[in-house]
Amino acid sequence: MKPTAFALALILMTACTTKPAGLVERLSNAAETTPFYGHQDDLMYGHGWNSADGLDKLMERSDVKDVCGKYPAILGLDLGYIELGRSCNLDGNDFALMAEAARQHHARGGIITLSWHPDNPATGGSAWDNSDNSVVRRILPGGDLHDKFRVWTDRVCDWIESLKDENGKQIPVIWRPFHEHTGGWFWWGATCCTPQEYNALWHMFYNQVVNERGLKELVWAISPSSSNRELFAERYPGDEYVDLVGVDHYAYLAPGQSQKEADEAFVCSTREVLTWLKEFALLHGKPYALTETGLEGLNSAQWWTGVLQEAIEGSGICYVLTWRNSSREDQRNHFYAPFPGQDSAEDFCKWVNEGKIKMLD
Ligand code: BMA
Repeated sequence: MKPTAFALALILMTACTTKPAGLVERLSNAAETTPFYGHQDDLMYGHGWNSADGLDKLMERSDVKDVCGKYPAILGLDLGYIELGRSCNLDGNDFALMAEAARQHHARGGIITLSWHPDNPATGGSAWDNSDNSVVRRILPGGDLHDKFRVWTDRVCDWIESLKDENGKQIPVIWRPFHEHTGGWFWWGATCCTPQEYNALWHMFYNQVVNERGLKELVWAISPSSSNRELFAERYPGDEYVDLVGVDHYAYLAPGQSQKEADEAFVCSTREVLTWLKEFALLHGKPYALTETGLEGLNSAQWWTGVLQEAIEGSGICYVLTWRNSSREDQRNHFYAPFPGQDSAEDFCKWVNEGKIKMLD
């Protein structure tokens, strides 16, 4: 019998490295059956509530669970500001609570994915400070920011290393650093460094995390923004440094467009993006995912069964993750998953109940 690309990928991964084979296998199985659903910061806060306010310290609340009775299978968390030695991340999450959320989610059988929006080490600006195009070069060996970035990387590693299960075993995670790098908005993006510099940054970082710090329970995920497949092919660190490929692709309502037109455009563009991602993934023997997506404000009542499902149907992705539901009063429309009473809540339940997407059982 001819082995599938995923089975081959799995054999290769387990043969050459100490990759978390169990997690890779779960992802590959999902790709062949039903993709997992993920939600960023799901247990940390939601529309109008925050676990840091005290009542939710057990990390039991979730907008998604409040809507459909089930937790997302994948919990996304972001390590931005860990590099600065701060106690809270860039969205105000306490790092100790984040670690608790990750442990609880893992104990419930869930999967964790981590991203990182580090500040710009050259300017002191945010991850979105793309004003300096020497920053990646200066982080690389020999550069004046190299030592500083090594300290930042160690802080990342310390936090990841603290994720242990009740038996003291390291919790495996999907690790997605330096994301959306084919876009121009982050300091590691395409307008700030050459492909060689980007790939060298990844190699250097990988080497410190895996070989020096010994963190082996990581599924290394790379996820360009949707814009350009050619850019992605050249900004790809190589198969031995990557375990999963993804793409970050969002729905937008362009000025003058109706929601219906925007929905149709999203279905079309997502199919197109996932087609090239699949080709790339199969060529490189990697599982693939829609690593970030969503419609901000969910102003489309059938968005889950009518739009997102249409967009990903038959694509072979192993998971789809929608972005966060801000708890802040001044970000009332910044949400990408439903909460009770939200217009698309009923459709979300339908999506789940029809078995189109895999939640935590
Ligand atoms: C962005 C927005 C920001 C947030 C950042 C990192 O897409 O949600 O408000 O700070 O992600 O989580």
